[in-house]
Amino acid sequence: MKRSRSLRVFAVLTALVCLARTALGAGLVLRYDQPAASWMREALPIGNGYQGAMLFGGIDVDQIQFNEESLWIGDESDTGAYQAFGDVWVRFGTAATQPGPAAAAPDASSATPPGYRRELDLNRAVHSVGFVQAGVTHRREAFASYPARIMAFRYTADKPGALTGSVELTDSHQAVIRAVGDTLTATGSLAGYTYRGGSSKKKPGDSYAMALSYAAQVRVLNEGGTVAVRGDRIVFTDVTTLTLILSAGTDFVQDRSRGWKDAAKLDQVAARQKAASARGWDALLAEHLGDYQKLFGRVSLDLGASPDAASTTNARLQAVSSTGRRDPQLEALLFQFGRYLLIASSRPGTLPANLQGKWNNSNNPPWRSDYHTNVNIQMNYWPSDVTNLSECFQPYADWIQSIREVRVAATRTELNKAGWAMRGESGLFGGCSWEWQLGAAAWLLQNSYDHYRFSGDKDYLRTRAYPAMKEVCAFWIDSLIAEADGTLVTPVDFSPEHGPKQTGIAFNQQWVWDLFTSTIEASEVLGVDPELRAQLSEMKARLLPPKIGSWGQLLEWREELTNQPVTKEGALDTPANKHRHMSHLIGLFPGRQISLQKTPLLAEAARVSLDARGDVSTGWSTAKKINLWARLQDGDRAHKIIGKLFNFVTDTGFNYLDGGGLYANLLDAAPPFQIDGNFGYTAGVCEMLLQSHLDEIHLLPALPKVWATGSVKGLRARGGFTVDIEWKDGKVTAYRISSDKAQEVKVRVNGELKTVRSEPRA
Ligand code: FUC
Repeated sequence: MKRSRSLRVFAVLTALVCLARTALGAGLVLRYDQPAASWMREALPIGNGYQGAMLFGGIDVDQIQFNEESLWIGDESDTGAYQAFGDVWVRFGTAATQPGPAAAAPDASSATPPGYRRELDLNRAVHSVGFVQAGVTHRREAFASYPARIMAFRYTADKPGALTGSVELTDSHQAVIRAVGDTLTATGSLAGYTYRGGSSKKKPGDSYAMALSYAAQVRVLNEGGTVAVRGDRIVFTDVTTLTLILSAGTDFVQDRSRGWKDAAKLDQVAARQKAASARGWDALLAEHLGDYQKLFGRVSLDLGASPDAASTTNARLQAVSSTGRRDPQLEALLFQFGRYLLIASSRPGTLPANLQGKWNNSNNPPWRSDYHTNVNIQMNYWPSDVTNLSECFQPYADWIQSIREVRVAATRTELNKAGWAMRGESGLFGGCSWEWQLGAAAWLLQNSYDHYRFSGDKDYLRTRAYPAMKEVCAFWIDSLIAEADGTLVTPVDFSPEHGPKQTGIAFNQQWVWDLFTSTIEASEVLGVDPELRAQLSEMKARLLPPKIGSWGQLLEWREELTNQPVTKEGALDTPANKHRHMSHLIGLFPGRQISLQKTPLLAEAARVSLDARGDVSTGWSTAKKINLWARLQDGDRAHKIIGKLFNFVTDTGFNYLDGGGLYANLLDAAPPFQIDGNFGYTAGVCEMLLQSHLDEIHLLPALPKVWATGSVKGLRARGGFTVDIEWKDGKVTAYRISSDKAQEVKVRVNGELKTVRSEPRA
């Protein structure tokens, strides 16, 4: 009797937990009641790491704008730029007879049938559209499969034979397009294309030392009715279910010794399309869900319920932005959206996420849609380990490996120094452009070493991170300038995008400190290079340290700057200056030279500097501020900055000073769209809930009052730990720390530092 009652209680509890989970899961949907009218602000991204698409959810004309990550121009001496691939246009009914893509703008909202909905379900990484038109219920779904390396789109009608129309493939570079049977094929070359924006010095007629070739295929599969070729399109007639399989690629290989190219790669485009088409929608979807959910499902976050959780995402964002109303589920949704975007743009075997992830639609994209090294690519990888997506870091590590030789050669030729360094912009083949940014390579390796600190993977450290760290140490050993008193200063360089070039800027000094600290540690872990370790330790002790200025600020330049020309961000080195980079605070975050616990005076100076920079900036800078305030353990200020990030941006222009925010599709507006702000926000939420950079696990180090009650499961801490936390009224009520094997770990909880034993992972 007693047993059956407890069983019943258990069953009820289990049902409640399931309901709560479902409710949380149900919150993980971006939802709209109109088709997208703008690529940047409203279309929704799907991606499988290799390919990305922006989906508009059109009714009579559906635009699928797609890309493939290796569609780059550039070479070993020039960044070049990420390019736009093309679009698939699906037209229905009378729209199908309209000529050419120019006439095929996505439908305007005026024609939207009542009940239309467009959703991106983050739990499944599936985009769906539903509406009723002329008595027929339409359902459309799309997903990007990493295992099959294709994207799949399905259009269904509940009335047999209700779908008649055409499918067209268009290309952004003069590809040849052929329609044969049920397949559209584009083949082309990037020869002759050059980037002509921003810092590019290329003139019309200039070219790069290499040019990739590319191909894309769309297969049109029908259930019911017929498909046939008409000109360069495929028409479908009286179809009940239409399925498109899209495959795209180039001849790029990430291997300099093979000249970066292999023609056989192009054949794989068709092979992948054929293999996927043969398997069919259900099998592909099941495989996709298994693959995606294994990663995405590792972390859950509950910051509280929202009264208007069922409203459209744009309406919720509008409410938060215009009234300051809180929407905790939207905050959790944006957190998970960052994880979704990372899984969609960075998987083992792919390239790293660039400035727009993989979702660029222009051949002259803002800042080349490249790998910016003075904060942006590093920021893209802030959330990977801590949100339990360690695999997603791999493309970044692979890219760093792939460009080492090119960088060593360029650094020798252009600077006559050992080792390697980066300029501010870089691309697929290791070529860089714009100004030198000497500390940037050490920052790439800070991410790299941090990945080891999270995973504990010594093999990775030995074979990949450590050799690159040694090379960049060689650059600094060769480049540091010894002053008369023995102090070591970095050579003349830029504090990222700010002020005059000088020796000993804080950004470079702090990155050298970080690199030497990590390389010393790594050599100890690996038991190698005692002489190098001794040399780095001796040099580290002589580095010019961070300094505090006249108004209590941390100095960005070696001496406090006075009488400088006033810039658009305000007079340098005064509290009026609002420059977005805050490059002198990298020792606080993401570095570890400055902390409240170990260097309280420097931490206070960092606080003064950060406070003076204000709360309004570009999207990525706003996200960076969340992390910085979290490291200063000021949860309320960090949350105030989150409020600024929830600024609803409705125009598409460039804007440095008025502040960034979010577009209706929750992509970060720098503006324009730049994905680092999404990743930086996700990392910032983690930094508020859990910190582990000082060799202890600190639970809720920067919990804002408004997150009084909540829970998080599955975050990772350095040392190979997984951490679950529940809290109520601002205090930890339960926590669980697990690791592969049980081990002792220091944990700071509710103000008390304890040593506990982690649970062995099942
Ligand atoms: C950095 C920033 C700019 C822009 C660019 C892509 O250079 O200073 O604001 O985000 O990256």
